[in-house]
Amino acid sequence: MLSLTLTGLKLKNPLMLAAGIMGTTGGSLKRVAESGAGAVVTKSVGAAPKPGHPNPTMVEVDCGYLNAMGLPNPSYKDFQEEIDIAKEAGTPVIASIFGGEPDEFVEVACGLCPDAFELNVSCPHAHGYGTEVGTDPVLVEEITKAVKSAVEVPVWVKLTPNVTDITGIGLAAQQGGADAVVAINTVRGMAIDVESGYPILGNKFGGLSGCAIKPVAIKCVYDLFKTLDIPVIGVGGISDFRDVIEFVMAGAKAVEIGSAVGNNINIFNEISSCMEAFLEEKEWTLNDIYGMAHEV
Ligand code: RRO
Repeated sequence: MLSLTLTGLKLKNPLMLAAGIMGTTGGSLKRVAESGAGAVVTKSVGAAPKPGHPNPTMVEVDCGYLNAMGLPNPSYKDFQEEIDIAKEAGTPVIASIFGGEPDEFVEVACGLCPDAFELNVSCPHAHGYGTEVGTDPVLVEEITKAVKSAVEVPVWVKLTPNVTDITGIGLAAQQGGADAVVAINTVRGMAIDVESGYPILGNKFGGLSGCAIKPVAIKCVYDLFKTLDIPVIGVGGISDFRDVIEFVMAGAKAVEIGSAVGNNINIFNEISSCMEAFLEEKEWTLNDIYGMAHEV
C-alpha cells in the first residue's frame, strides 16, 4: 500500500534514513534497512578523510539538536565496502557525497556504486563545502550536470534552507539534470553557555535539526513542489506519521528521517503501520494526498 517508485528506484515505503544518522558503517545502514526503512542514505563522504570539527559537535536544544560535526568521514576510497554490506538488506542505498567543485564531486561519484547519489551542497558549517557551494545557483547547476554525466544512477541534490528563496537553487539543480531534490538540510543556529559565555559547539555555530525545523521544511517542500517538475523529497523534523502525511500533502514524494531515528530505530515500521491505518480510515491512497495542500 505504501510502495512507490522514486526516480526509478523501487521502495517498499516512502520512509528513508536521512544522511548523517547511523550512516558511516555498512553494518548500521543494514540494520536500519532491516528495521523497515524504504531506503537508506549514507553519511556524506568526500575525496579525502576528514576528522571533522572539534568537540562538542552536538548538543540537544529546545525542540531539536544543534550539530557541527564538520563532515567527518573516511573518504570514498574504502567506502564501497560499507555500501556493499548495506546493500545486503535488499533496500536501495543512496550515497551522500560532497565536494568543493564539480571535479571533486565527480571523483567521489566515480569511486562508488550506490543505487543513487545525494549531492550534499547544503552542510551549513563546512568551509569550502556545503552551503558555501550550494547557495550559488551556477555552481549547483555545474556540479549536478558534471555528476549526472559521469554516473548512470539517479542523482538527487540536497538543498539548504539558509537562503532567501530555495526555489532558485532547486531550479538550478533541475536545470543541471537532477532526478530529485531533497529539502532541507539543517538550519544554521547557535547556542551559548550562559555560565561561561562560551559558544557550546566546538565550531561555535552549527545546524539545527529536529521538530523545531519542520515548519521551515514544509514551506520549502511546498514551494519546490509548486516550482519544479522533478520530485521533492522532504526531510526535517519528522517524528511521527502525521509529520509524514503533512510532508506528502505539501508535495513530498518521499521523506527522510534523521534525528528521530537516534532515539528509536523502529520508527520506520511504526510510522508505516500508522500511515496505513490512517490512509485506510480516510479511504485515501498515498497518491491521493500527494500535493493535496496545493488543491485548496
Ligand atoms: O557533518 C556535518 O556536520 C553535517 C553535514 Br555533512 C550536513 O550536511 N548537515 C549537518 O547539519 N551537519
